[in-house]
Amino acid sequence: MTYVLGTSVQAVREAPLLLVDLETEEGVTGHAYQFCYLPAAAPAIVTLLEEVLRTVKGDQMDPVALWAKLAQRFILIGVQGIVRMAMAMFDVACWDAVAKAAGQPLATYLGASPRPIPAYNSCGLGLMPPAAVADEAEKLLAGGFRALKLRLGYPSLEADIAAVRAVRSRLPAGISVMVDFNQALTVPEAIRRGRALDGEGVYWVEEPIRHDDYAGCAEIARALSTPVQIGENFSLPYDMERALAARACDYVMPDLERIGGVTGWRRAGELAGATGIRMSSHLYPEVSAHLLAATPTAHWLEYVDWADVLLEEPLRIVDGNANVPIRPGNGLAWNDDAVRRFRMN
Ligand code: SMN
Ligand code: MG
Repeated sequence: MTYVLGTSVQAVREAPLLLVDLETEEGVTGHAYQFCYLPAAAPAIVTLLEEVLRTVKGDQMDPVALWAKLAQRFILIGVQGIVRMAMAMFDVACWDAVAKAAGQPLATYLGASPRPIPAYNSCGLGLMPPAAVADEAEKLLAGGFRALKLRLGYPSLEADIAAVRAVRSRLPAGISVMVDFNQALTVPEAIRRGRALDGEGVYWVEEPIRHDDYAGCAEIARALSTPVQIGENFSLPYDMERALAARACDYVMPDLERIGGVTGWRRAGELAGATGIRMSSHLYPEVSAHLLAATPTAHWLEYVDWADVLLEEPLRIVDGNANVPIRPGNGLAWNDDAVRRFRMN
């Protein structure tokens, strides 16, 4: 990674990515990649992908039907954790293959059109001394970004505010600053720190407390004037449905993998559309750009550059917007030399 992702829980310095090639009998290959969080997860996901393959080999390439078949296949172990990771990546590769076979960009295949998607730069900006955070924030505006995300959850409220002010004082006016606590706080502490942030012009407060305490999130959302953002930990659209019912947040940001691939995202997009809640993405900017183009309440794309070195054509950011590629499929294609160079085994 170009920039360390220093969250309140741990620093992420390397992104172990698992690349998936799904070969069809027609000769079309679908691509997807999985951010594995830990290198040790990669071989486990591969083992589950082999089970996916045994289950679907020879079937029609119908991603929604294949998701249903696999959900049934894995019903006893449960569609969660690395099982869901394998299913979601298979699903992303399926949608890539069918869009390619139709000769259309994924966004078009989903009934939308490729269009510029507002993106915030989510690289770096981990827990560091205020001046270092501000230096990095300045660098991250290259590429015309008009929004950044800062990690918070320093040992004290004062240190959180100092980081926000250091960044603010260094950036031109009109730049949006999101902040992410990565579940670091308790409900009362989140309300205390959130109220202090209410005066700092922060765009959203993300995951202030443990991700699955929707009642707690709702209490915080009611107490703060700054919007509360959650969603990267929604496991399948069911979680998002429960969060919306609990009025847990002002905005949602599902993760392509955890929400259940393209199939899960489409359902989440419908849920967001029905409630009018604005929906952003988490990681996977290349595929998420297509999906946001097809999401009625699309909000922000989370930009990270982690896969760039492995891609033939990395996602392009122009004037702070992601350019949804107009080539068929989701646009992922591996740079084989780079893949050889970065191989984990
Ligand atoms: C995040 C946490 C862990 C891995 C990747 C990203 C972060 C975010 O919460 O929202 O970017
Ligand atoms: Mg986050």
